[in-house]
Amino acid sequence: MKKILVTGATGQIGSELTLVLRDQYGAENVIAAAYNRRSSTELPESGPFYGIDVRDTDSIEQIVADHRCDTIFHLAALLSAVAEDRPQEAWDINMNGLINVLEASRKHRCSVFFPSSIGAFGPGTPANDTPQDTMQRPTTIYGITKVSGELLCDYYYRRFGVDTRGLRYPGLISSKVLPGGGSTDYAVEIFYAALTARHYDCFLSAETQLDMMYMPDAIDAAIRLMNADNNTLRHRNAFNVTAMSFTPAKLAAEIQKHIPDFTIAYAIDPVRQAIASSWPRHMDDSAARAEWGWQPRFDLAAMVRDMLEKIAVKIQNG
Ligand code: VAH
Repeated sequence: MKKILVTGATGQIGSELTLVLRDQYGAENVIAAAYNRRSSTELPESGPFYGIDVRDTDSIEQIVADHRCDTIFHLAALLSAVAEDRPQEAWDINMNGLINVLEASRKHRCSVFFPSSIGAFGPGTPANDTPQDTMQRPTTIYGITKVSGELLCDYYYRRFGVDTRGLRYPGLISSKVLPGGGSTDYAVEIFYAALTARHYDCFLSAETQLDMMYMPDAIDAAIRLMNADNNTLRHRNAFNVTAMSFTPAKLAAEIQKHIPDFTIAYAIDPVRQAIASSWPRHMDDSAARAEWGWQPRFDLAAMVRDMLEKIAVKIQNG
C-alpha cells in the first residue's frame, strides 16, 4: 500500500482508519473521500479530502487516476437500521458504490478492502460458532447487500484478478465517533448514558447476544488483512472476525463494576430487535487467525475500561 483511497472516510470506521493510515503511510498518501464533507474538520485539515457520492463512477475513477491509488478501503455504505428504513437507497448506495470501486480498481489495478458484516448471515445460519463457510440467507436489505458484495468481490478476483479482501465485522464500538444507524449502536450509546444520566434504556432485549469488537482492533484487522501475503489466503471475501460476544445485560454488569449506581431498562425497538435476532451470536474466526494472524487485543473488560476513561474525558471537554 503506497497510495490509498478511503471512501466513507467520515463514517464510523473511516474517521479512525483514515487517521491511522495517514500516520503509518504519510498524510499525503491517504486520500479521504466522503459524501458528507462538512461532518469532519480533522480529515480535510490533515490531508487530501474530496466530497463525492460513491454512486458517481467518474469522480471515483478521477481520484484514483489523479492520485495513482493502489489500494481502496471502500467503507461508504448505509448501516442496517437506516437501510431497512430506505431499502431502495441502501441497495443503490451499497451495491452501485461497490461496483464503481471494483471497476476503478480493475482499470487501475488497485487492491480493495470491503467491510462485510455479521449481517451477511441470516436466521438459517448456525448461530453459535458460526463457521467461516456456511449458509448465508440474510433477511435484511443490509445483509443482502453485504452477501452480494462478498460474492461480487470474489467474482472480480477470479474473473479480473482484482485483489479483493474483506472482513465480516461484528458490532463495532468506538470512543471517537457515534455509529450512524446500526443495530448494535446500543453498545456505544450505553457509555454516554452511564456517564451522564447513570441510566440507559436499551433498544435490544437483555439477552440478545452478538459478536462485538473495539475499534482499535477493527482498524488493526483491516490493515493487517490488506498487508497479508496473498499466498497464505485461502479465503478472501470475507473473513469472520470477532473479539468478544455479549448481551446488553452482560455489558451493563461490566459497566456497573466501574459505576455501581448505573441502571439499565429495556425499551425494545421492534425493527432493530428483529434485525439483531436474525444474526449469529458468536462466530468462529479460526480461518482469520490461521490465514493472516488475526488476534484481537481488547476483551470485554479491557474495552469497557478504555471506553469509560475516554468518554469521560470527551464529556468533560464538552
Ligand atoms: C450495523 N453495525 O448494524 C452494523 C453491523 C454488526 C452489524 O454491520 O449496520
